[in-house]
Amino acid sequence: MKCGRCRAPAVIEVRRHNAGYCRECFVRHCGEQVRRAIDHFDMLGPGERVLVAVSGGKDSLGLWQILRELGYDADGLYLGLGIGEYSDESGRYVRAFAAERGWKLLEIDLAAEYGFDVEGGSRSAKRAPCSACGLSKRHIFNDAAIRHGYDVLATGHNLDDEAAVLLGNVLRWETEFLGRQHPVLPAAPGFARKVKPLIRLSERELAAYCVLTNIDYIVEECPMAGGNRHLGYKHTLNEIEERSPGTKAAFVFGFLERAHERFAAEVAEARDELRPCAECGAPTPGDVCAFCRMRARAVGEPIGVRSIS
Ligand code: Q46
Ligand code: ZN
Repeated sequence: MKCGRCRAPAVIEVRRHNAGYCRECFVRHCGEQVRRAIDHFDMLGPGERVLVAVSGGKDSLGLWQILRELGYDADGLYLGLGIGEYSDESGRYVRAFAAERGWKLLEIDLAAEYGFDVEGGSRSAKRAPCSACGLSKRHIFNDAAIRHGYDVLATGHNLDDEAAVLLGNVLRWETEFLGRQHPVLPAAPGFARKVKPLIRLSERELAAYCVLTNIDYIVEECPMAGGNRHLGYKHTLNEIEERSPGTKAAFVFGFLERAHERFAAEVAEARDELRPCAECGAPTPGDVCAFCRMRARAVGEPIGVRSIS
């Protein structure tokens, strides 16, 4: 097979685009897909400071590199989740990646900073580990972006992630989540802008991008991932994609173009009703936000005690 752009021998085929690419053209293709997503959804403005949440995996490290190559002022943020050897290892990959390139990396350790890890949070809040982990990430990433003065927080969610989450939300008709499922969540009081610039690239393309540009990333899955139902949805979507290339992209982009708007009003209404958490000040529908409630339970503190003392 030949590269569809320059006729050199192809190193990868992307069936969704019905195209083969040589190394150089594929790397350029990845940059172009990110550029198109940024422009189409108006994700980033010139000169804005971007904070990239990096986990040590292919998506987030690939994203950081692509954004820097596109000329963005992007720093990394690594959150140590305290998931045993997996977290130690992923932290090593992130630090080595940043140090080799001389890029700025912020680090936060969940246990050192907040007194609990994912397992402790999961147990005390009676949430599945991925739910406790997701809640912690959302809270801490948002807080870090605001506290350190970044204009926007970028995460490495790719096309496969978005398609799997969309399928889960549609299967259960989670209308509020559907209203929030968008590659750009605008800034609002207490919320940093959040963007997903990898939405036009698949997991396989990100893995190939990292291999072809010599990015060393953690290949092992998180040991808690087994309980994540999105893995099952990814598997199902891969089977459909195999028979009918382009279905995942049509599913996600068709939703964004033709259906998302119908669910957005519900989210705007919910946002209007938020008020500052009594403990940390983050916007919440109750008195104390879900993260602070989980933290208090995990460390054995009565809920709301920080605001009183
Ligand atoms: S890190 Fe956290 Fe993932 Fe591990 S505990 Fe689940 S959500 S699987 S991206
Ligand atoms: Zn709070």
